Amino acid sequence: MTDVDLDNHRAHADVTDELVDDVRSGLTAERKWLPPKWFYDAEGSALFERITALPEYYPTRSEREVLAARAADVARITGAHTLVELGSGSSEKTRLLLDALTGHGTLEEFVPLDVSESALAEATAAISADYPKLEVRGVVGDFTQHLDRLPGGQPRVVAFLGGTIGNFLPAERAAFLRSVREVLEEGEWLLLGTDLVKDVGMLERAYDDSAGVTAAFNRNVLRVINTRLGADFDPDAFEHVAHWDAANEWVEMRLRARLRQTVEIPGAGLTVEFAEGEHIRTEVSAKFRPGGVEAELGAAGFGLERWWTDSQQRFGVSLARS
Ligand code: AVJ
Repeated sequence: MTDVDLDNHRAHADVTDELVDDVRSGLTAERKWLPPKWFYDAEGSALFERITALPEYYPTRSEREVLAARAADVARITGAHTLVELGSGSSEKTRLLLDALTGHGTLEEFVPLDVSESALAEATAAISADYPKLEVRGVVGDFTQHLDRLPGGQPRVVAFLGGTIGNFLPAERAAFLRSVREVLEEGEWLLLGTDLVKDVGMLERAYDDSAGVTAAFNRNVLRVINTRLGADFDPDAFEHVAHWDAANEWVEMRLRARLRQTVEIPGAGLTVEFAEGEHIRTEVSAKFRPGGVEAELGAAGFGLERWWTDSQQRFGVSLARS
């Protein structure tokens, strides 16, 4: 593997403190919840990669179709010098953008940012090897905290793909879009992927696949808490649930206690009781309508320059200007 130089904003001790805070607030709440970013240790990032290849999980393929068709437009319209990718993971689809932008002749830097050091190290090494003229500067960071430290010459395109923006609650989403707008200068760009509202069956199957990979991904958060905080969760004592919330227009992932149980979490100084059937909300994945995306971008100070979807209108990609 090529040697990689990552800029790490997530020291182990700080990350553990953050997990302690999240576990304390989430698991002592009246309705228990955990933030989805804790899925993504090395194991969880690998499970997510497997999800993207599942027959039921259409978003990755639909977004790839859009990027394949429109990457050249992104290059021509933006003339980007730097591509920043938030929540980059494996950066697999990003290669479509890198090909178009390097082909166009303007791109010099690629700045992938992810909470998962393992996923980022792999992606950074592979991309550096395949794009030898590109300056690749991986940042281990949390896109809700480390946006101010983004390097890169202007103009920049910030790509936030995969529909990850759907994992925020609506108020967090508005604050996040504002914070992206604030780090950009006028005339820089946001490329945003949003999964779209569609048939409920198709949505629920995408989050509850027949091979059980999404269930393993969901339970992985309990293993992360066991490892980091010395907890004694039995992941098999929790059932994976994917539920379409029609009022909020999001898929909600939950872990439902199969039986009454008590869990010790020494690293957080907590004992947590679960009633039979009680659940932890582990993720929301909001689905969007075209007009809604445009309105939210506008409220954050972006102008929608282009709106693209795949041929089956499952997934939308917005190119927005600061
Ligand atoms: C990578 C966050 C966009 O919400 O669809 C996949 C994560 N969760 N299956 C999504 C996920 C369950 C995914 N994102």
